[in-house]
Amino acid sequence: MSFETISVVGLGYIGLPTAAMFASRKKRVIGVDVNQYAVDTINQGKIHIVEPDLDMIVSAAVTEGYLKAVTTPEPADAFLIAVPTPFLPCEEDDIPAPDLSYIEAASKAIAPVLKKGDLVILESTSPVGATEKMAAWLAEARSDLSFPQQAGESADINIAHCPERVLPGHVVRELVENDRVIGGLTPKCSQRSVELYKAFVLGECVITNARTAEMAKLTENSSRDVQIAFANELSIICDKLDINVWELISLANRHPRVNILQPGPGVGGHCIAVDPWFIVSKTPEEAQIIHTARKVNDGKPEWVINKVKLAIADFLQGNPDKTIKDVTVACYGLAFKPDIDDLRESPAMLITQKIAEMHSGKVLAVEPNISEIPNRLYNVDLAEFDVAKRNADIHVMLVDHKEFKESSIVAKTIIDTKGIW
Ligand code: SAJ
Repeated sequence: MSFETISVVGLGYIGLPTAAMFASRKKRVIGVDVNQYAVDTINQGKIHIVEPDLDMIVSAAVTEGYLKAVTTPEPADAFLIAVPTPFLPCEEDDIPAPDLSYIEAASKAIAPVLKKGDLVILESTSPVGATEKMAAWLAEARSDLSFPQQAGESADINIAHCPERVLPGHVVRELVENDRVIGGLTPKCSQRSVELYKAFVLGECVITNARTAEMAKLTENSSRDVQIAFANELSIICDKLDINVWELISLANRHPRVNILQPGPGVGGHCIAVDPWFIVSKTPEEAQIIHTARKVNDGKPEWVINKVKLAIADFLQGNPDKTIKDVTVACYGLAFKPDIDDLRESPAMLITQKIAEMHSGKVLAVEPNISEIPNRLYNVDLAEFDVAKRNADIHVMLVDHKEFKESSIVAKTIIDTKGIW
């Protein structure tokens, strides 16, 4: 059975570009989101998120009638669920647990419109076992239909997990070019999913089972987290031993089989700092390195803040005529990584906020990618680079935006977490 109508549930950073890609291949796409503002914006041919090139594709898809957004699911031949999977606040063991409530709500929302022959794909990054859970929620809601966990290959509904793996800022290109890992609950579920994605995916669609597909995505991001933790730990060790960590890493990376990543102020974003917890919470005894890496990366902002405290104390000792109120601290960069405007889960934001809370003098933030200081930084002034460079006593480099890499600062006190000055 071919896929004439495709429904994408969750029109965020992954769902909307995915919906737009299917629509650009002249499939009829129904996007579903609980956010009325997002739905209205998309139906006007506009987008509510920042992602290069996406606006053009959505605008064309809506104008040509291939994409529409709704708040209540409608019948379709395939459903892709791309809703958030955040984690719940820590319990006693301080290991955050995944929150599957959005997947559960999406499953219950599409269940009434499912029909024999439909395919349901979970795209959200999920802990191992989530696709089976989704299948159970769907089966519970629709006892008149059969599902793979009951009927295997002869089930009325096919179910698979196919994690998204695209890099924010490059979503449109990576959705088409990246290989996809496809894990069906049965081989037929996988085959049908490959058929669906082939509508726009040029990368290879590699088939596995659902649990392995879930773990593959978590493994990719945990691998990066562990590698960044190694770099961050090295930076702390080198600071103690008076060694330039960036020189050290570039020397070590001349070895043909060594490729150390870069240290920084910590790990931000919605993926790398979150996904490893899905492994740790499932297997806390076994996931030793993954857990430690999370702690090392989460501890880095505090280490930077302590460096700033020491620098302020040093500065006051060298300038006995000044009081702490006279000391201006400038933080360079607020985004979670270079050359984007995304401030969510950003260690640079956290560090700037904590500095502003503890420091009674002026705190400046330089962030070329935003025009307004976020509410959380109500006591911080958004400053131009040249103003901060001229007026601050302590300079804290937090994000290696291209504007910062192109210039330099000559000052006595620079805390450079990215090694660019
Ligand atoms: N970072 C470092 N040092 C480095 C590289 C990164 O400190 O050497 C920091 C960044 O500054 C940032 C964080 O790590 O704070 C994460 O940035 P990132 O560019 O590594 O990744 P994301 O979160 O933008 O996207 C990741 C990607 N995963 C991998 O590269 C394995 C992307 O492919 C995934 O689709 C995405 O997570 C996701 O949605 O899971």
